[in-house]
Amino acid sequence: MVDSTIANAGGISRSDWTSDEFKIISGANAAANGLSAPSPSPGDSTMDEIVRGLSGRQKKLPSKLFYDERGSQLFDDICNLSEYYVTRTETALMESYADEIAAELGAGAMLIEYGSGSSTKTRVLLSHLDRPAGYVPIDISAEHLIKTVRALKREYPGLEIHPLAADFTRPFALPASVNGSFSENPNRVIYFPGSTIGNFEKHEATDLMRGMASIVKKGGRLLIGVDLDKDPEVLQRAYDDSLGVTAEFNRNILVRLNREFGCNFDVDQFEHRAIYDAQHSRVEMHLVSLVPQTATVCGKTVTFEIGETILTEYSHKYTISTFTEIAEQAGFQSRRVWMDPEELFSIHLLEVA
Ligand code: AVJ
Repeated sequence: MVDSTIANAGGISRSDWTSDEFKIISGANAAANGLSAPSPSPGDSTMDEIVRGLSGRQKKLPSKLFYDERGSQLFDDICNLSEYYVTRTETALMESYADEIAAELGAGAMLIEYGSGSSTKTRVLLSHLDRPAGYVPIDISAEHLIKTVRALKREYPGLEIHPLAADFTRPFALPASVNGSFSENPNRVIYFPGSTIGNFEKHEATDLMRGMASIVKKGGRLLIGVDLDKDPEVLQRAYDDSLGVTAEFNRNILVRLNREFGCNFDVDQFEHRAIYDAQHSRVEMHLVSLVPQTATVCGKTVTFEIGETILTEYSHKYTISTFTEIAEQAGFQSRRVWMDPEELFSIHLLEVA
């Protein structure tokens, strides 16, 4: 297909297209692949999400908007900050237990990754898996996906890679080339590292995992990274670093809205704030309006009082048992859990019951 765009994908819409070396497939044509078709219902585009989010009492924006090309780069920079323990700890866990994890996943496994980014942790997995049958990296930033896949192709010349540029919070179709072989594979695995699950409210996280269960089906598995609840001061530092990289990452969402969605936010008049909400075990990131001001958003005027905030991200922190609980509600059973000695982070292997 040359002319199909992702239904409902708003700012990330693009046609299926090829580069010299490989094909990036968009999330369109779900029906053609026999998966749940995205119904392009009005009032459900990313544009509508933005307008709706900024119309409520607590203004908010979806966290997925962080990940344009610049945002994906800034996120990689965050991952290298000493204060951001998340990525470092998860990568070390993957390295420590790579043999065990690979043995659990089995020979000839087929891997679908949600939010593959730079695929750093995946490389650890790919290097230890016994002849993996294929890898389907899914990412919302096509630009970032292309760069990553180009590097992976060089590093793993024998690996079949089927990249998919899609928003995994919406119905998407697997590339037709893998759909059949995935459902026939006995070692079907979704890999969802990074504690991205923490960006969703509990009910959304459960729904998302229920969707994953329906993709891998009975006996299929989910390998998922989940950040653990901890000292609020450690969390505070991780989400409000001294170099201001997280602040820039947060404000970049407004830069992007101005560029891609015809908004006119005065970016310098918004300040980054991260707060830990102990009651909900989550970090919240906000953009605080420094002055009374207005912004035009998709032709509508949005008013900000001084000190009013836009909520841009939740990052929920779990315990092993609070996470296992939502996994079970989504139809999974816990098979294994790996944790670092300081109990900062956990990796769960779940199986559809
Ligand atoms: C790894 C994408 C889940 O919640 O920690 C990092 C994103 N936000 N710093 C997280 C993020 C602020 C992040 N995810």
